[in-house]
Amino acid sequence: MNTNALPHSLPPLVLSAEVRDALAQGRAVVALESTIITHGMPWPQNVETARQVENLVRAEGGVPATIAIIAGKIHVGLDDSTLEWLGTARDVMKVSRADLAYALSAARHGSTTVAATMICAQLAGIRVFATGGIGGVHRGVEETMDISADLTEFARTPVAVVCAGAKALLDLPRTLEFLETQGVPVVGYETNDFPAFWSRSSGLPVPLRADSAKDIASMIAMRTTLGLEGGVVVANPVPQVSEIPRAEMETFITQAVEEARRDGITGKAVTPYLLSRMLELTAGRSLETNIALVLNNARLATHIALALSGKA
Ligand code: PSU
Ligand code: MN
Repeated sequence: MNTNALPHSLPPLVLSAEVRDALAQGRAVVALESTIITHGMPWPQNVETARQVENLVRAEGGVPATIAIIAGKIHVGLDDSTLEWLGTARDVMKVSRADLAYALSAARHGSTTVAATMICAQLAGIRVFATGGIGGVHRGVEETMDISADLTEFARTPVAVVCAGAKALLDLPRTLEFLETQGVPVVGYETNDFPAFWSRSSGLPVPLRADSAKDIASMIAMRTTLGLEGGVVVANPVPQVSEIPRAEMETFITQAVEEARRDGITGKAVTPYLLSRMLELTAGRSLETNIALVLNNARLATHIALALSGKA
């Protein structure tokens, strides 16, 4: 204990009873983000999906910990009424690393991106996190310099993130190059191809491959042994029945990216703008794929967390 502690020397962290007990017992806890709820999917599918994901984690033997900022506190594990409120609330900040301290000190409400969820998971002692797609290097980066803060977070915060790769509306070759430069392992689960969110393959090779949750857990444990900072990206392709082939998405992607440029969308508004345009352009079909892949990621994340906790 630091005796010179300032009043704010402890992070404003509120764990639900379920999460607190699970962590105390060394059970498999899986962190879940909330920007997907507030800025990634429309109501009511956002709330329904968040509930389904939590129930799936429990059914697989884990404990879900959805993370959000409520009135300036980091909540780890949300009750059902809070989930429902988040799904419709206005005035919820999209909180990434840069915004986190501000959101807390100004007592704001915020949903956490992949980057901010990793930071909060780490504070709570959670090592595995399931999401849909990660942020990445945007197309047109040569002009905009738009690179998601998720990518630098992977290099510094030791949380494993299970995702379905990154959306093909990003610049995927540069996203992988950036991760390689930052020393972030990108592991394909039962695949040699880097998945592209709605599609099982981006056409790019995935740098590393693992064929079981146990192997992924062993690698995570080895990174801890080596004292390597940073996390791991686990790229889990969407189930075949739910995939939308790459060629089908490309026309919509080109259109959405061009519209964002034309409308002068910048900063953290870019990703939510693109996500909602893709939803409109595919007439809701992309949402079904999105829901299927999030569930698929939650299952794998739970298996990895179980293996890490020695309870697989
Ligand atoms: N990609 C998706 N769905 C999402 C996001 C990304 O397929 O909901 C969200 C995640 O919370 C991610 C954030 O961390 O967008 C990235 O935003 P930005 O590009 O502004 O860093
Ligand atoms: Mn950005």
